[in-house]
Amino acid sequence: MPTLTMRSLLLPAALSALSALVAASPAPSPRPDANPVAPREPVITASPVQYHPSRTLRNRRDILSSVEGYANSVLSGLGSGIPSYVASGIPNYFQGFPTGSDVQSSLGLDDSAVAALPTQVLNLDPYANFTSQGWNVLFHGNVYKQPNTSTQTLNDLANKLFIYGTSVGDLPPDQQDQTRNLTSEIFVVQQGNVAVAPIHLEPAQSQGSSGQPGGGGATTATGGTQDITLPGNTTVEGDFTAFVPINSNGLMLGNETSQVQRLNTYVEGATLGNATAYLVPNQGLTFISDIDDILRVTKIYEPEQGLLNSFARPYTTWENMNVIYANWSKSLPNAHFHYLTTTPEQVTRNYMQFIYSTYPGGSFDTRPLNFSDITATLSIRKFLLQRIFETFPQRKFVLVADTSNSDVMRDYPAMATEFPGQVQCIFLRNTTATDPGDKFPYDTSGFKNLNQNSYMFFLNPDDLTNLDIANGQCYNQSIPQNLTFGYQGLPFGASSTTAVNGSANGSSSAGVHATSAQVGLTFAAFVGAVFWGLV
Ligand SMILES: *[C@@H]1O[C@H](CO)[C@@H](O)[C@H](O)[C@H]1NC(C)=O
Ligand SMILES: *[C@@H]1O[C@H](CO)[C@@H](O)[C@H](O)[C@H]1NC(C)=O
Ligand SMILES: *[C@@H]1O[C@H](CO)[C@@H](O)[C@H](O)[C@H]1NC(C)=O
Ligand SMILES: *[C@@H]1O[C@H](CO)[C@@H](O)[C@H](O)[C@H]1NC(C)=O
Ligand SMILES: *[C@@H]1O[C@H](CO)[C@@H](O)[C@H](O)[C@H]1NC(C)=O
Ligand SMILES: *[C@@H]1O[C@H](CO)[C@@H](O)[C@H](O)[C@H]1NC(C)=O
Ligand SMILES: *[C@@H]1O[C@H](CO)[C@@H](O)[C@H](O)[C@H]1NC(C)=O
Ligand SMILES: *[C@@H]1O[C@H](CO)[C@@H](O)[C@H](O)[C@H]1NC(C)=O
Ligand SMILES: *[C@@H]1O[C@H](CO)[C@@H](O)[C@H](O)[C@H]1NC(C)=O
Ligand SMILES: *[C@@H]1O[C@H](CO)[C@@H](O)[C@H](O)[C@H]1NC(C)=O
Ligand SMILES: *[C@@H]1O[C@H](CO)[C@@H](O)[C@H](O)[C@H]1NC(C)=O
Ligand SMILES: CC(=O)N[C@H]1CO[C@H](CO)[C@@H](O)[C@@H]1O
Repeated sequence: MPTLTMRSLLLPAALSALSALVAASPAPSPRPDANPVAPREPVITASPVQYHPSRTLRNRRDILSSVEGYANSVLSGLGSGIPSYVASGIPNYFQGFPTGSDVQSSLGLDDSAVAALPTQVLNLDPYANFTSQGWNVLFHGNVYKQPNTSTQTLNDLANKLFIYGTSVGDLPPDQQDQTRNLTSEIFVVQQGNVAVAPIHLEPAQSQGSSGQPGGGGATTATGGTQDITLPGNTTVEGDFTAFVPINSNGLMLGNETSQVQRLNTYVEGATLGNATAYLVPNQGLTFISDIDDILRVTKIYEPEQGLLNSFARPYTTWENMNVIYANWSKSLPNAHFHYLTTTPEQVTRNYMQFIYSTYPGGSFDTRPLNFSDITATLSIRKFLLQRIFETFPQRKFVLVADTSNSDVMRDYPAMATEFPGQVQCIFLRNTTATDPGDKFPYDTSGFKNLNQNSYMFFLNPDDLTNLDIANGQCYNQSIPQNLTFGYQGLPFGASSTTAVNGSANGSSSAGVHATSAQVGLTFAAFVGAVFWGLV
């Protein structure tokens, strides 16, 4: 298995090619100590796509074209192979980010320089369920420090790591700015094994013209003011995740209201640590929505476009999808919105900023840092879906995404089987239909036993208008469905052996899955290797 070899090659060294890179840049910023006191150990999370700073980074242009070439050969050679980044729903350029000590040593910061930086907290907007002990809030996020990295260094890092076929200097000024912002979000020093500062809770203002629309909050919560201390310290990667019971202090009870109540959560001392907690009643409807290529234009299946759309260009709504969501949030005022993307935690702020200025307010899940090896990357969506379904056993869910992620294609219909009665609708944008640039196959076999009324493959947001979701009318009769219950969208119009009108038996279908998983792993190891210049 090449993965193991690759991993053992990658793990031993994690010193500082980036400090070499920084040192070689024309105008290095003044730094407190050009010779870091001691090189740090690499992060524990073993990953075939491990950040590997002791190697010279190649120009990303070459890297991406070799990745594309490999993807094409996998696709044409094997028919059913799926590149790992499509499988995981994470663009390949969003894999293998450096963490903690790698960043510290690459920027040449010693411990005292890091200690002097203010502590920041990424506080992902939480949801809460109601139990016999009261409201139970899932606090989750990351504690880190943001080095003061010079514009020149950020340009250098962005040029080497992210920009495809161009350099930062060639982008319009606002895109340069965004590229540097995103790069600086990735080059942060995560704080492992520290306590999270106390979190203050108070009622969020009722939604006004300036508030986040939707997702509850038509009225100001009736209570809930208090300070919370999270149990335990951050993980080695600086993450925290804990369900914490809070005092009701005048809040409505989750078994006696159908309204979502919103609380501001404010991490003491952290300028960026504000978020909204959504206290979600026991019963009702929750929309769980992916973001890339369904709420915003990403084009993860076209690496050059995907890269620019993620790092440089302003995030853009996909067609009029925001109008559809605005209608849902208005016409179903007690609905809860939850944004579940497998994009890595480091870039979450940009996603949240975009969502909260374009779509209804709601809670958020992204990929925690401990989910970075390949099997974990492929299982994160299921983990997050299971957690929210188990947290709200009496609620019903509407699942929204697009066909370009094979984890979605596998996990969404599986939820309908594993949590009977809880999946109200599955809406999947057929990405290939409107975007011929999407050449990646998708597997519709999971839908074989589902009722057509409960799901729809659609082409444009307007296809979702006038559906009676609350009563389970999720299929628009005017949108033809063409499911073969096997792989579709294969190159040259081929379909996989199981794709004969759902006639495949279980065992041959399992055979196809095994093949694609193997191809996915091999491919991912390859991506990791070329990314960091090993091949
Ligand atoms: C709601 O839950 C609380 C706490 O468990 C309980 O005291 C109350 O009776 C419940 N209300 C209803 C309507 O079941
Ligand atoms: C960051 O560094 C720049 C120069 O590189 C300096 O002008 C600025 O004051 C620094 N900011 C902080 C918060 O240290
Ligand atoms: C970059 O970050 C700064 C500071 O947070 C912010 O003021 C600016 O609007 C951001 N620019 C872009 C294009 O995101
Ligand atoms: C938790 O972190 C604090 C610093 O924030 C430290 O003083 C304490 O010893 C840590 N606790 C454990 C059990 O490591
Ligand atoms: C965060 O919330 C606190 C308390 O409501 C408020 O004082 C502060 O201005 C907020 N910070 C930001 C950046 O919104
Ligand atoms: C990551 O951490 C969470 C708790 O924060 C844990 O439940 C999960 O199993 C961990 N995942 C992996 C792949 O280690
Ligand atoms: C609330 O969420 C927790 C964590 O997922 C779960 O264990 C518990 O069963 C849920 N409680 C209720 C009453 O649904
Ligand atoms: C998706 O669209 C393509 C192109 O129009 C079409 O060939 C395919 O059958 C559609 N898939 C489904 C599941 O309807
Ligand atoms: C179905 O889709 C068409 C075309 O997008 C749209 O005009 C119509 O409103 C949708 N809804 C229903 C229930 O037909
Ligand atoms: C808005 O959403 C509601 C609830 O799903 C639905 O009944 C109504 O037809 C929708 N209106 C439009 C224009 O889509
Ligand atoms: C239906 O799907 C099959 C398999 O993906 C494809 O070959 C065929 O062109 C599709 N038909 C239409 C009308 O899109
Ligand atoms: C269930 C299903 O997808 N049936 C399709 C089988 O193939 C014929 C011809 O391609 C379609 O007309 C059916 O809709």
